[in-house]
Amino acid sequence: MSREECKKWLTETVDLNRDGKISRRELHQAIQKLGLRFGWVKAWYEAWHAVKKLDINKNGAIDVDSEIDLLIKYAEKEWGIKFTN
Ligand SMILES: [Ca+2]
Repeated sequence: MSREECKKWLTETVDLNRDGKISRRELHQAIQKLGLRFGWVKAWYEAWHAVKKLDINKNGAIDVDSEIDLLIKYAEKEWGIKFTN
């Protein structure tokens, strides 16, 4: 998966209710789908931590483009996701 594909996946698939925001709950489910070997609790913690750290405008979700870009960088650095470009 490339970064662009990841971004598309995050905005079109992970955002389940299509409100333009990735909530902690949605990110939690996404983490489990990424195939990371996190248990439920670890995935929940990671989702919580990521939103806490990356939610720059403090609305409780990853929403604006810049936050999504940060999330992609975070996934790469913290979760070891490998992108193809
Ligand atoms: Ca936000």
